[in-house]
Amino acid sequence: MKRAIITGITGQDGAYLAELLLSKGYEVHGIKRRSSLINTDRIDHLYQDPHDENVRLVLHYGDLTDSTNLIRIVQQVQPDEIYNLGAMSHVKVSFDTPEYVADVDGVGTLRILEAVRILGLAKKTRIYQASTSELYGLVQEVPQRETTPFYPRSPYAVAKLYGYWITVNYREAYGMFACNGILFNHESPLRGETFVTRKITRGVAQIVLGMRENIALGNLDAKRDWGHAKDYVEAMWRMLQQDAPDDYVIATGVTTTVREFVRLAFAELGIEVAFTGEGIEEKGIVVACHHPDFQVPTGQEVVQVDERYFRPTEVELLIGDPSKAKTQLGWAPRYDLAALVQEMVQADVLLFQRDAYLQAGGHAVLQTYE
Ligand code: NDP
Ligand code: GDR
Repeated sequence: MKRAIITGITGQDGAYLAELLLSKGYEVHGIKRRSSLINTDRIDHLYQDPHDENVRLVLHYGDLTDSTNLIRIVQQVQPDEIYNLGAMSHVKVSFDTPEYVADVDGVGTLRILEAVRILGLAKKTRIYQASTSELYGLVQEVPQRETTPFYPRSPYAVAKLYGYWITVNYREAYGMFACNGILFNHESPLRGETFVTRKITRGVAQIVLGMRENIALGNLDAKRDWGHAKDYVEAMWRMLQQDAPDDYVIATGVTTTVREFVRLAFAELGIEVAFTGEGIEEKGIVVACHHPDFQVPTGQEVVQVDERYFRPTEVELLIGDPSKAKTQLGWAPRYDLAALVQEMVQADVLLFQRDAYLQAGGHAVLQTYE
């Protein structure tokens, strides 16, 4: 039985990857931070009683800022594969906590590589590093591929640049099987609530259920290449099953503006939204509502622009060329944008129907700072 360690198992990708590896018969060890509230919501459906001797999902407390625990866990597990997904992954927040991000997303990667090396596992343990399309930053070439020069535009991206190169360096210096997956944005119903797609699908669900009037967003012109996280974790696994380590772009090859994502999300529930005005004055307004159950009045301003969501330096355009992954990994996305939007909107409607029911019964529901 293969053993894998996943850092960041409580995150979006960690949850899908744990599910995938368990389905393939792996013993999965997840590294989880201690938090004052339980934060395993995304993997609770995979829970296995730790007292059961055949348990195949084991959680360890740990943190990427603490090499002592990483070394201990790697020594104990002797993993065949490590997927380093743990990170402070929010680009805007990285401008507020730049030093912490450098420590976790940059030096954290080094700590994993060093743990494997000093424990003498360099030839046994294969490593996946969660690199990102944010490395491309300021547009140098379109579409972006493995050979496109990097130009990071946030403390997050700069920290990930270190993670990328230290992974390449350990591969070259010590012959380690270490791969960078340069993944473009990928989303799902498990996406963190403050990333733009989920913020939109949650907002749409709340608006149709009469729980709020509008959503405030930042740069509506930004273009992203959005795929589904379920497809992308499959690519991570495939990278570690190859004969030789390498770096791969994982993307759909299609790019869409934030504005268009908003339009598609409302359209999923039969609501037509048109945009008027420019810059900070731009608004999204309902022009028709065709849904039999949800009545959102024509003329309601459902989207506003708030400059608090602008970034000091922005990444305006991302579109990836996944040809290498298609040829060498046999990987192709199964979801297109329409299927992704549909799944996310429908999941959030269900979620907020539950909240609306609880609210009607006098119960407090959780609020999210977006
Ligand atoms: P999430 O933000 O959903 O999950 C991040 C995970 O990292 C969580 O489990 C989080 O724990 C954990 N984590 C945060 N800080 C630490 C720390 N100091 N020590 C240990 N663990 C920590 O991210 P995603 O699942 O979306 O992304 C996974 C990885 O892929 C990240 O590295 C991200 O930067 C990268 N990536 C993501 C892309 C995307 O579009 N989703 C695209 C390209 C790269 P907790 O639950 O306690 O917060
Ligand atoms: P990104 O994702 O920065 O690409 O990083 P995010 O969804 O946060 O932003 C995408 C684009 O939307 C614009 N935007 C807004 N973003 C947020 N969060 N909130 C808003 O209200 C809003 N309005 C407009 C942003 O300016 C941006 O242009 C994600 C993360 O998962 C990273 O960890 C990962 O590396 C990259 O994707 C690839």
